Amino acid sequence: MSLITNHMPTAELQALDAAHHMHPFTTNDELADKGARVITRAEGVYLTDSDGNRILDGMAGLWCVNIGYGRKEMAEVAARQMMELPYYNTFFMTTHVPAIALSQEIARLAPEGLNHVFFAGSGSEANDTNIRMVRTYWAEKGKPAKTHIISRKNAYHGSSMGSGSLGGMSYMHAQGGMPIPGIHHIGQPDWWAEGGEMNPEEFGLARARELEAKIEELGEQNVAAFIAEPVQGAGGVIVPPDSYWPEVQRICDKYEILLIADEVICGFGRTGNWFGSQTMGIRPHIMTIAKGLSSGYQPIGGSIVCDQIAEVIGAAEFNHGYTYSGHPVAAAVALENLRILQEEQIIERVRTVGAPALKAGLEGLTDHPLVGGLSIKGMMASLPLTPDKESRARFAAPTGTVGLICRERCFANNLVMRHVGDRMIVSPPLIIEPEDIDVFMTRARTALDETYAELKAQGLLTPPA
Ligand code: PXG
Repeated sequence: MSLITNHMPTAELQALDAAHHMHPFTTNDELADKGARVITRAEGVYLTDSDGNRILDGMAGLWCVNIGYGRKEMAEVAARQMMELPYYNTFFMTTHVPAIALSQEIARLAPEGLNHVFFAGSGSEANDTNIRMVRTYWAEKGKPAKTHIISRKNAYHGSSMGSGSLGGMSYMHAQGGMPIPGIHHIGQPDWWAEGGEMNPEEFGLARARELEAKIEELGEQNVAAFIAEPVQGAGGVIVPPDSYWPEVQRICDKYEILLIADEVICGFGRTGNWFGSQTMGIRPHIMTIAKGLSSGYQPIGGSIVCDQIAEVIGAAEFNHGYTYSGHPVAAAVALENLRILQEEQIIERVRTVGAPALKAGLEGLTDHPLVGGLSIKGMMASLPLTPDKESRARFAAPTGTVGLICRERCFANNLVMRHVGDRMIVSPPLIIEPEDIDVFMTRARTALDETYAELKAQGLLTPPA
């Protein structure tokens, strides 16, 4: 085996990467031409690349490194667990201490009535579990026709066949035969992009009522569940108008539709509470978790399940599970992450320090000619870019062109800000300090100025004719 180290020249690492590594959600040929950025280490909220640049990670990896990088306790716990019991399964009438302890702790932290955890290796796997679990629940209750699941356009629930079908990303559905049958998508509560002349509250109600219309179209007796992110993440940090969630909750209650809150991004502090469902005032039957559960230090996800469903599922054999369901090392590391979040009062600090500072900083950017607004909840935010703030117009160039230019300018200024279409996304580690938020804003403004200059040079500063 050849030895590949952090000390190899960047170009050599990039060439090897291009030769053998297929990247997710990437045009690999294009990446091979450009060369991937090689990240070698990280500490706190800063990444280091193979050229020695120190990059502020405004995305917490992929919305997951909530406690920040470089926490040695996490590594120590992993090492200890690997020596004691690196693997054992939780099938066939066995269990182990990390899975016991983690499920108990999650149940303690979760809202009332959500006391059971089915573990998975990722958010996608957990959402696949959810599809089968809600359908099995209704079948066991003697209502086997209740199989249809309603989701939303522009939702993200994962990339496997099941979870990708739940998601509402049309460019994903265009490949590989998705969505699977029985999944339906209603409109999203994105007032900024789709609200037109309605005010946000009217629009929120209108979008919530699409759920009622869809249930009536499919027949209540055929609908198993509605799934949604409390605040859409990968769709562009879409914070729904205040009118939206109470109306959705009313509709789910009225028709006895199970509510699945996908907390993969919102969970574990991102919105300023343990769960986005608490922030948005909703009462789900199932919550999907991953990412912040372990702060990304280990791959682990799961479904937190209410007593009512667990009771029904528990009475039959549920023919479902993964080799790594409740993996002991991942579970031990997740438990340590939950200890750190609690002992260091990280979520309280999001509410009192982090989120207000982030909001103030980002509000400071809204005077920039390209920034059309600010969408923020806790420590997840997005800045929609527009050529015309007043009309919230799109650019004449295809959606995403400007976002991509801005993302490149951010990277060139040692800042990670991801784009979704022409929205810039902000989701830093929850432990980011106000000084680093200042660094963020300085770099972001420079990147926005450079983007503006480039758009001007390319003649892209106009709305479509
Ligand atoms: N649900 C939600 C709400 C997510 O954000 C998943 C499920 C799937 O989790 P796994 O662990 O299977 O990836 C996610 C994942 C992006 C991006 O570009 C977002 C995610 C994944 C990859 C990219 O914003 N979210």
